[in-house]
Amino acid sequence: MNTDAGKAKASMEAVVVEALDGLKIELPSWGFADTGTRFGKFLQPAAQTIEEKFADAGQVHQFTGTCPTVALHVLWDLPKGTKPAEVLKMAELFGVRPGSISPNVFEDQIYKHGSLSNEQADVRRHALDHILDSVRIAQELGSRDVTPWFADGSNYPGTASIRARKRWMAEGLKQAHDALDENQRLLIEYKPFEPAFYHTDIADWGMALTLARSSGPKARVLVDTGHHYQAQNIEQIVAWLLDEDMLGGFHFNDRRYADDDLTLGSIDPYQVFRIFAEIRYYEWETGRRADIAFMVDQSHNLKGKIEEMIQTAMTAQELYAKAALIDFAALTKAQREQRLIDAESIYKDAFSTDVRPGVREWRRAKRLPEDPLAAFRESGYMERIKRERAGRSAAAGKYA
Ligand SMILES: [Mn+2]
Repeated sequence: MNTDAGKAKASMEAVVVEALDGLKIELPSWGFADTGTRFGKFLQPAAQTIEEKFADAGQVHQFTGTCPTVALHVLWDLPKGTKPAEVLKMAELFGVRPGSISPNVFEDQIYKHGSLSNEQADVRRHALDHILDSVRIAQELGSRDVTPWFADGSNYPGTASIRARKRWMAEGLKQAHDALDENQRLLIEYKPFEPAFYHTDIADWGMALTLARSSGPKARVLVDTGHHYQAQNIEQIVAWLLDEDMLGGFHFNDRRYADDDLTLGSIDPYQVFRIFAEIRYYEWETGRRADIAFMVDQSHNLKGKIEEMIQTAMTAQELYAKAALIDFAALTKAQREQRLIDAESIYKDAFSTDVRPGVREWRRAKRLPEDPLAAFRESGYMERIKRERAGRSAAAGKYA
C-alpha cells in the first residue's frame, strides 16, 4: 500500500469508528417470537416468554455491541400483573434494557372497526385506557418512547366518516400525549394500507405530522420504512421531518412489494444509505444531533431470528458508516454550483466505499468479535436453545 492509500484508509477508518459510536439500534421483542404470514407459521426454537426474548436479543447485543434496548409490546410482553422491577432485572441479566413501549389496540375483538377512531365511544375509551396503561408502564420501566400503531380504517367507500374518525383519533392521541412525563415522547406511525384496504385513518406522514402537532410538543412522527407506496421518496420525507424537527424515529425493514418486513437493506441498500445521508447532512449542517430512535420492525419467518437480527445490525452499521463518509462541504458546494455529476458522485463514492475494515476496527476497539455472525454461530447458543426449547409445542423436534 502506498502512503496516500494508507492515509486514506486510516482516515476512512477513523470516520467510521467515530460514527459508529453514535449508532444504537433497538430490537423488537416480537422479532424473536414465532411469526408467520396469514397462510401459515413455520416454527423455530423461537422465544415465547419475555425472558427468552431478552435472552435472544441479548445475544445480538453481545456480539454486535450496538443493540442495547428491546422494544416491548404491552399485550404480548407485559400482561396485567407484570412487575416492572422484575422486567428490569430480567433485562439486566441479559445485558439489555427495555426500549420503546407499544400499546396493542388492533388485536382484540373489540377493535373490529378500529380503536381511537372507532364510531363507538366505549371502544374509543377502552383503547385510550390501554394506551394510558402503556404510558404508565413505560414510565415504570424508564422507557422514553411510546409507539402506538393503529390498524384503524375502513374497507369500503361510504362506510365511515373520514373526518369524524380523524377528529376522534386526534382527541385520543392528545389525551395520550398529555399523560406523558416531561422526558417522554409519543411517536405516531403511519401506514397507507393493510389491514384496512379502502382508507386508513393515519395513512401517511402528512397525517401523522398533523396529528403529532395537534397532540402536543412531545409528539413526533415515526417512519416505518415499509409503510409507503412503492415509488415514494422516503428520504425526502425524512428530510422534511428533520427540517420541521418532527422526526421521532424509525421502524427499519426492507420491502419489495408492500409491508414485507424483510431484512434492512436486503432489497435496496442504497435507499437505506440515502436515509442515513439525509440524517448526517442535517447533523453536519445544524451541528446538532438528530434526536431519533432507530428501531427495527421486522419479522423473519424463514431466516433464523437471532442470526437475522445480527445481520440487520451489521447492515445498519455498514450503511450508516458509508453515509458518514460523505464530504458534505464538497457536496453542498457542488449543489450550489449545480455540478450535478460531481454532487451525485460524492454520494456514489461514499456508497461504493468498502467500510468493512473501519467497522472491524470499531469492533476491535470495543473488544467485540470482528465477525459477529461467525462468533454467534460458534458460541453454541442455538444448539442450547434448540435443546432447551424442544418439546414444549406441537412441533417438538420438528424445527427446520
Ligand atoms: Mn412498524
